[in-house]
Amino acid sequence: MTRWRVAAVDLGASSGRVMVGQVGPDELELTEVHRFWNGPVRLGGTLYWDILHLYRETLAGLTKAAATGPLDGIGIDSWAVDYGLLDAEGNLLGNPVHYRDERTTGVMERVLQKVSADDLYAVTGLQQLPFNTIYQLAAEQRLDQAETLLMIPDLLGYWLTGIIGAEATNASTTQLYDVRERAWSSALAERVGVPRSLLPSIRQPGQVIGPLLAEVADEAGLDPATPVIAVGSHDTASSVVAVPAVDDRFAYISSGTWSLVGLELDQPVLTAEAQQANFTNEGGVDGRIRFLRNVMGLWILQECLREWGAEDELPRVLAEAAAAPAYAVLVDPDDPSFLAPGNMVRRIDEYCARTGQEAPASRGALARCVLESLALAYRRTLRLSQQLTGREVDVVQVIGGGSQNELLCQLTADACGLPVLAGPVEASALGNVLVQARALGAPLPDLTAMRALVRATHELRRYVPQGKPADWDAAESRVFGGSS
Ligand code: LFR
Repeated sequence: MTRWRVAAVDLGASSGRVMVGQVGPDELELTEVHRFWNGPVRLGGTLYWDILHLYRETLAGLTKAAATGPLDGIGIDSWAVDYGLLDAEGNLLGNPVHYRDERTTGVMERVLQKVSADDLYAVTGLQQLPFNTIYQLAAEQRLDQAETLLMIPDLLGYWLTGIIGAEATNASTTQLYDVRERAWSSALAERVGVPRSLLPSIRQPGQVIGPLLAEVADEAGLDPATPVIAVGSHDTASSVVAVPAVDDRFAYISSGTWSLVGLELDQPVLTAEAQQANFTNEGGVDGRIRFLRNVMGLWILQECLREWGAEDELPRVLAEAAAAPAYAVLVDPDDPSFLAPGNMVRRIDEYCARTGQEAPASRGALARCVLESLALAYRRTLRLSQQLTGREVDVVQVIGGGSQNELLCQLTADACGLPVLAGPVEASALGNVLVQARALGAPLPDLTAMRALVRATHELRRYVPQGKPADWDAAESRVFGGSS
C-alpha cells in the first residue's frame, strides 16, 4: 500500500471535528467532513461535558468519513485531564465533569497535605493546575462506585471497540503518572486515595486498540474491521507532532482555547527552578517530553465574544483591536480569576480596578488588551523555558487555530523578538493522522519525517519582529514587576 486514508476525531474545548486524512508519498491532505459544537453544560450547579452528544457527533462524523471512501483507521484526540468513570458492568457513572467546574476550588491544598508539592513534582513533573485529574478525583463523589477511569478519548475509544486502556500522553496529564518510569505511579495513587485498580494499562500512540464493535459499525455504516488506533490522544501531543520544524531549535505555541507554550525535550526537567516556574513535563509522541506551561489562551477573548453575542465577528473585532492604542491596558492572562466561564468583561474590569488601570472602553481596546497580554505571557514563558533548559531557539512555531490570528502572531514575534512561523491550523488532526498512517505502515519512521511531510505540504506564514523591544520590556515590568 502506498496511500492511507484515516479518520481523525479531534475534540477541542469549543468544537469537535472529524477529518479524513490522506497520506502518501509527498501527500498529506485533510478534509473536514464534520464539525460540531462542544462546550460546558451547567446543570444543578455543576459544569459538565455533554459526552453523549460528543459520542453521537463522533459517529455522525465517522459515517460521513466512510461515505467518502474506505477508511484504514480511526484515531481520537481531545483535551486532557478530564475523564469518565465506569462501574463494574462497564457503564458510565454520570456525565464527565468539565475541568472548569469549581468543584476543585481549595482541593489542591487538601491533597498537598497528603503528598507534598515537591514529591508530586519529583514523580510526575507536572505543573500545578487546580483542575489536574488528581485534584478532580479528590473532589469526585462517585469514586467508591467506580471500577475504571477512562480519559475522554479512551472513553470514546471504549465505546467504539469495547476495549479499555489508557493512552500514555493523556495519562501523563493526570498527575498520577510517573514521568521517568513512564507508568502510573501506584505509590502516588495510594497516597492520595485513588484505587490503583481504577487506572487501566497504558498504551502507546500507534498501538492498535481494536476493531469496531459490530453494533457500532452497523449503526454508523462502517466496516467492522476498521481498526481504532491510539494516537497522541492528548490534543496538544498530537499538535506538537505536526510542528513543521527543521531541527530542535524551536519553541512552539499550540494556540487555541489554551496556548501551550514551550519546548520539546528528550528527557524531563525536574529541577526546583522548573517546579518554581510551574513548568510541566507532559508526555509526547515517541517518548518526547512536552516541557511547557499553559497560558490562558484565546479563551478570554472567546468568552468576551460570547458575551457580546459576537462569536461570528472575530475578524471585525480583530480589526478594531489592530486600530486600538498599544499597551493601554495589560493583564496577566493567567490570573485565576479568568479561568471560569461567564462575566469575562466584568472580570477584566475588576482586574483593572485592582491594578490601578482604566478598564478598556471598547471592544477593540479590550481585544487589544487580551492579545498584547497574551503576547507578553508568551514572551515570558518562552524566555523561562530557555533559561530552565539551556536550549536556544531560532523560531517560534505557532500551530493550531490561533495561528490564523495575524495580529496575535505579529505581536508574538514583536514581544518575543523572534520570527514566528504560523501554521498548520489543524495541527492536532494532522498529528493524529500521521501517527495512524505510520501505525498502518506509512514510511514515516520518526518525528523528523512526519514534520518534513507537514512542511512539504502546508504553507506557513512568517512574521518578523517589529517595533521597539524596550516597549515590551516596559510592558513586562508593568504586569509582572521586572523582566524574566
Ligand atoms: C488544550 C488542552 C491543554 C490542557 C487543557 C485542558 O486543548 O488539552 O493541553 O491543559 O486543554 O485539558
